[in-house]
Amino acid sequence: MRALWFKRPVLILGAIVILFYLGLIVKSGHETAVGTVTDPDAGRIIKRFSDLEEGINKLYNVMQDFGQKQDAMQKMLADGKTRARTPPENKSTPDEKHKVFPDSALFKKWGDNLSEDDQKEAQALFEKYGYNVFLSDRLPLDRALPETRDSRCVNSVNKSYPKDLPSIGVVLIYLNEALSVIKRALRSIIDRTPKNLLKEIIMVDDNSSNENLQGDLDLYVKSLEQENPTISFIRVRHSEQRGLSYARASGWRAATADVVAILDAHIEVQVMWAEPLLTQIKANRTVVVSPVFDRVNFDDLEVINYVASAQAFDWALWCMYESFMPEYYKLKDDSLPGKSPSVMGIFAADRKFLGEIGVLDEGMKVYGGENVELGIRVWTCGGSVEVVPCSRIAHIERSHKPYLPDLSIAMKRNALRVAEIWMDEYKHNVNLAWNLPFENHGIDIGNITERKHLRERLNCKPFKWYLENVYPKLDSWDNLLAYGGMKNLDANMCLDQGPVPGHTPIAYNCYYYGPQFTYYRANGELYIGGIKSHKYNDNRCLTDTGSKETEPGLFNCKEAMQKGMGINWDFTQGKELKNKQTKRCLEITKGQLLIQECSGQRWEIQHIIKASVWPTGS
Ligand SMILES: *[C@@H]1O[C@H](CO)[C@@H](O)[C@H](O)[C@H]1NC(C)=O
Ligand SMILES: *[C@@H]1O[C@H](CO)[C@@H](O)[C@H](O)[C@H]1NC(C)=O
Ligand SMILES: *[C@@H]1O[C@H](CO)[C@@H](O)[C@H](O)[C@H]1NC(C)=O
Ligand SMILES: *[C@@H]1O[C@H](CO)[C@@H](O)[C@H](O)[C@H]1NC(C)=O
Ligand SMILES: *[C@@H]1O[C@H](CO)[C@@H](O)[C@H](O)[C@H]1NC(C)=O
Ligand SMILES: *[C@@H]1O[C@H](CO)[C@@H](O)[C@H](O)[C@H]1NC(C)=O
Ligand SMILES: [Mn+2]
Repeated sequence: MRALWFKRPVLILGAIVILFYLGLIVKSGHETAVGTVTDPDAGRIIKRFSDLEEGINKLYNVMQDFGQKQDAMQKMLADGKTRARTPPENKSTPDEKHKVFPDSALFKKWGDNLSEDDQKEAQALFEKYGYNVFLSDRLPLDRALPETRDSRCVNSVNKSYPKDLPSIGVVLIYLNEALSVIKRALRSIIDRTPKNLLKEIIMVDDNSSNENLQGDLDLYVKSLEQENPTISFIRVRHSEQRGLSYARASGWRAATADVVAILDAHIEVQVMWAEPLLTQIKANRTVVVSPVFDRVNFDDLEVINYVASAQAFDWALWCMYESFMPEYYKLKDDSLPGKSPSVMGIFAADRKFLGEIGVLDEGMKVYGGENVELGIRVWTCGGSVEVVPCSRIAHIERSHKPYLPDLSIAMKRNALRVAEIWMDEYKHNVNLAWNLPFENHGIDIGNITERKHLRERLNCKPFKWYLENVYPKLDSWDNLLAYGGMKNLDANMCLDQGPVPGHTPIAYNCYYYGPQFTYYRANGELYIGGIKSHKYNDNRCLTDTGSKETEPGLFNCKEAMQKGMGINWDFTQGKELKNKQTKRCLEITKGQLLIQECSGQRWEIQHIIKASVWPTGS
């Protein structure tokens, strides 16, 4: 049993997985959006997410009213988790032995009939790009996409769009994207955007090294220019890699149309993608809109319908999907735009309005945080963000990102930058989410003078307003007293969440990673193994389960409370940890974590949040 625990820190560190180039991230580790369990490997998380989407779709179609939809969303998250943990089926077809890469994600369900040479070629391309370039190269550039829109979007009786819509400029950002994928994006935009609306296509190359993104792409763009004399094709090339924010902003600078749509290059737009977005912006120039991204599988490139959801984030500023606010579902019309706390990297906005509010924070590095920054800025500085279900863009979800081994470094730095500029007294929550010290995180976030001035000049509302009015689902964590590893000073061991799934915390040698992170709240709750960013996710509370039991428990707080278990603890730094209800203490005897009569064992928690609000003890 013990040997198992030894490897955990490494697994947790390895468990951060990115699903979208620009946005959707499912993070695992001490805080996860979809459950309480830590996932040790990337593949399972990706599988979990695809299960999860299928789950959403199935449930969504049968559910009618809002309440059920909310429950369904929760259930589907839980189900996705459970199913993701079941090992893949043992397919022992005769073809199996011809698989050159039996462990490659590319060949899990695709490529059974390929020759060995083709498999090798496909695998090499897959490793380089993170999606199936071999197949992309063989599919028509103008392939048809399945209809994924609500029938009310399609039927002009139910919805019609004004004739005099603003013009649109499309910005495509790319870095070492496959040529056929970019071509298909261009083809779809040209074929599926009304000619009278599409003013320009701006292609921003963030210093790709692929040779065919120069000569071959140039030739293709030339042919498009000849075919489409009314559209301007603008090329922007960076002589060094500048990261997402800068790349998007340089696309914006090159634009002249009324509205800019900033897209990834691994997309195909659906018919009538632009009209619903432009209609919203025409009605109110301060709204920033996002289409719904249908998923294109990285292996077979099939398009999977995505349910429209809000684009949200946690306190580490990883992006995630979430249900809309309850009012949305009361309207019972899935074709209506829904308010969203943030965007996920693909959005459209009035070009001038975006400029007035500061486009994007170009002090961001590489990747991460920029979407959340935009969301908070738009909302607090006078605009709003909406997801528009009638606008659909099919987007390839890569299996892996080819160009950067660990995005979490840039992500953390950018998140702290957003916190410092925008989050006022809540900025410390970002430190907490990244398990950094409460006050001085010691990470260089760059020069924020200009962005601070922007916030003042625009007279933006406080972050507290945003939390209360736009994103009340985010738990403000305002009654936390202490966090970090919790060490028993007498036994010299730490509190650890123990086997997962499971309900028994253990004593273990201190290593201070996810499974040993604890959070102590002013109401006496003590969480082990993580804290949830969202109010709809329950934390796991240390519990005294009953008078005879000597093993402590670790249960969802609400469940434990309903069962009358003791989940509130008295604790003062360097003193005993005593259950308020049973007056028994958490102690360690012979390496065993036990609930017993208090003998005065002392505990110490890593970070204290505010000495001034620290209780005087019992
Ligand atoms: C699964 O496959 C492995 C090797 O391919 C084989 O040894 C094993 O017996 C199979 N298991 C089942 C349940 O078929
Ligand atoms: C492989 O199978 C797919 C469908 O399963 C088919 O479309 C394709 O033509 C086949 N390729 C070869 C080389 O047989
Ligand atoms: C669309 O409009 C038609 C005609 O008014 C109506 O019969 C139909 O129920 C509407 N469809 C939806 C999904 O509202
Ligand atoms: C990428 O950067 C290198 C050196 O910084 C430069 O020589 C090269 O021209 C750049 N490539 C593009 C496509 O701009
Ligand atoms: C546009 O949206 C903003 C932000 O939601 C709102 O304050 C404003 O009143 C709206 N303007 C119009 C003309 O509807
Ligand atoms: C930060 O930027 C501001 C204005 O952009 C500049 O005046 C200031 O000198 C910069 N600070 C540092 C430390 O570079
Ligand atoms: Mn992407």
